[in-house]
Amino acid sequence: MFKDFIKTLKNHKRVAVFSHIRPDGDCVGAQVALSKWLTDQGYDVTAYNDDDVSDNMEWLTEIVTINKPTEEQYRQADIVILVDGNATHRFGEMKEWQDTYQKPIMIVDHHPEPEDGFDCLVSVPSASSTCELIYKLYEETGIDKIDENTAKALYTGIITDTGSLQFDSVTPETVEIVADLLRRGDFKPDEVINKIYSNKTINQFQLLGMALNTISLHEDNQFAVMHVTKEMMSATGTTNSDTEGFVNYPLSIKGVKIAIIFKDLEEEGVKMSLRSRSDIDVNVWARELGGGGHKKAAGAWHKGPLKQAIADTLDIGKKQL
Ligand SMILES: [Mn+2]
Repeated sequence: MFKDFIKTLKNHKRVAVFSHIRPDGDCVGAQVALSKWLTDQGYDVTAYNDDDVSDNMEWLTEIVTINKPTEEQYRQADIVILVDGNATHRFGEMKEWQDTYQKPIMIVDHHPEPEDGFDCLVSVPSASSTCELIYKLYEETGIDKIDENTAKALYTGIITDTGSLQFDSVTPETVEIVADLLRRGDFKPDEVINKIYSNKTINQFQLLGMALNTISLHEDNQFAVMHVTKEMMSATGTTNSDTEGFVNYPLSIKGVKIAIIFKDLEEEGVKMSLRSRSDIDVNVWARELGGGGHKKAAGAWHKGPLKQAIADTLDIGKKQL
């Protein structure tokens, strides 16, 4: 799986590893584990992200520092690796720098239909997570190099990208990998889970309460829609990122096939996250709105206002039933 990747890396020294903007557990976990692997192999590695890593994942940045990139740093890199994203625009400012400097560039990712122009792609849409792919890199090149920190980083990505091993992207092999990580890292699940999940604020629950009150069902209860507004966020002292996981509540209503949360960010537009627990492909749905993602989880933006965003989105969905 990584033969071309390793070949493409050869003869380069300074490697820039990017995780996608608004970083999640999978991209940060993969970035940390990949950066450690590259360091072990003797490369001169720097990890980058335009955005801050959220508080619950800050411990991962103690393993490998994640820096905000500058154009000068980009210019000095010999080769660039993007993790957990299939298009350069998902990685912030580097897109423009890449247009200028045309660095050799590779991706390791599990999102379908990557854009053109990469020198090497490790693109496996059936993989549960990018961390599962990075595990395979270790497996192909020396599994014993997985130490406690690497195991915890990879574990974080697999757990967060699979809803704690609940999604249908999870295979017996995914679970075997998780078991192997627990063994190699010699840690208990709750050591990581507590850091990642048990860090909610009362404000988030107040926002969740408001959001739950907005749930409505459509198309014979097959679609569930939930929303939050900027007003709700300011009333509870929360931000957009505090809505993480909210969409799973309407998704768990009996009979619901698709759940969508709309976040009305006023002048920025309406951000939506779509989740499926059926054959309906929300990646196709989101693409019609100019977004994308996976079959079971995707996102898109609508210029608003909120009512129009909901109406337009439901119209697209009806065609997919
Ligand atoms: Mn991912």
